[in-house]
Amino acid sequence: LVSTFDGMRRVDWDRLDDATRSQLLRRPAQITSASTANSVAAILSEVRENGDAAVRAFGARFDGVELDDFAVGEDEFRIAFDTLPEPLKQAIDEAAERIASFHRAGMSEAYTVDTAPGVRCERVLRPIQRVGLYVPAGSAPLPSTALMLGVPARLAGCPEVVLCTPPRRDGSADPAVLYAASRCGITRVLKIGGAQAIAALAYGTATIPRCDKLFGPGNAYVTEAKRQVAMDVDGAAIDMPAGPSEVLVIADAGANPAFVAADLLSQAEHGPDSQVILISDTTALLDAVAEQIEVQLEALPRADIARRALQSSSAIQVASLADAMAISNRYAPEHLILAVRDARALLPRVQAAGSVFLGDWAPEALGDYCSGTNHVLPTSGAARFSGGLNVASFQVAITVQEVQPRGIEAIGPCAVELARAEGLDAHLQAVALRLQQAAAA
Ligand code: HSO
Ligand code: ZN
Repeated sequence: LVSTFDGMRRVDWDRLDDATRSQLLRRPAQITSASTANSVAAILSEVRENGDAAVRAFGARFDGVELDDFAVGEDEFRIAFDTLPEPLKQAIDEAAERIASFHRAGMSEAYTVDTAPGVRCERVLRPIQRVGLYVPAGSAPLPSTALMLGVPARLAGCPEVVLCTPPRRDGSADPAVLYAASRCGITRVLKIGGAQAIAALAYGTATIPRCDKLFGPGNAYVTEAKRQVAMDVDGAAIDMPAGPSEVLVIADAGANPAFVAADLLSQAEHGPDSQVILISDTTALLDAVAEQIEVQLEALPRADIARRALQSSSAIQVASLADAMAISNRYAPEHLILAVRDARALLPRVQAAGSVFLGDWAPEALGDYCSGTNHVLPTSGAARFSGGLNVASFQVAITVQEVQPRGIEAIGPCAVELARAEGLDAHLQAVALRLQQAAAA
């Protein structure tokens, strides 16, 4: 029934009962232990009470550096610009441009509809005034994440953007993150990491402005801190609950096993809790990918992390690509790669996925960096009801109505009837009084 290669489970879907199928598609248990939740709660309340001093003390404790000033100054920006290799700067510029061009095209627009003569309804858009971006640095600094957050924030026109990222041991910020941030017009970068960064952004301190909404991925502490501030009326909104990263690959007989293995490993190397799922209608392809994974793991610096991720990952044999699509929709992956001969033909059947990669030449890594789509995407099955980060995530839509006397004559009786049915007489009066006056005029 179940065999394994290098930890990755190998199963035949048609031989599984439904309970086993559900078990197979379950995300690796994401237990936020009571102790994580408690220590995060303690950090939040400590920062609320003692502001910058608390942030500084937590920085000393968790990041090993005590900073007088969290803010990255002009000198540090300049050093970053001067020392960052030219090809990397160019890659960041190039990626930023493509991300901007894709996101710009998808922006919401203001609109106006006359819903009756003399009744005009509108939607106007406003940027969220203060947004806080978190760019993790944990096992690897992620300048690409600075772009994925900073580019849409800029397109939305957010007037105040604060970016927090953990300091390095020497007290400086990662230069590539700084370059990416400034490429998005962000000048306020604070060297704060972990739950204390989320606390500072959500509640504000003497030197850190309190933000309306917080964005970006992070480790278990950051994620738990975001969850807690989002539930607090005095806290801040958050972009989305972020779980571990995941990819589902559907591959047919013609897929390139080396490509497929590389895609699975590129997700697996993110963290031991990453999940990768491979589905195919072809046994030989599953065998070949298994072999390729072994070969490629040999050369990967992060092989240990990837191997651990593979332990909660599966390779599933199915009878048809239609079955593969059904499994994918049930799982609702963050990333879906369709490594099949006619990938475009399967797209109409995709009901739930954060971002889709069609064919053999669209590795997830391109979407992670520079095709133009966002890499902050719904995880843990949230793709069933939510999409990824976009410009609208940084905006509020405000509706407006403007009514002329002939407008209330046209639609007032409708409101009166409904107010009477609901027994809300003040509502009724608010309309009826105007109807009388409009008729008298
Ligand atoms: N695959 C990650 C994003 C990322 N990959 C950043 C590389 N850098 C989550 O979607
Ligand atoms: Zn990635």
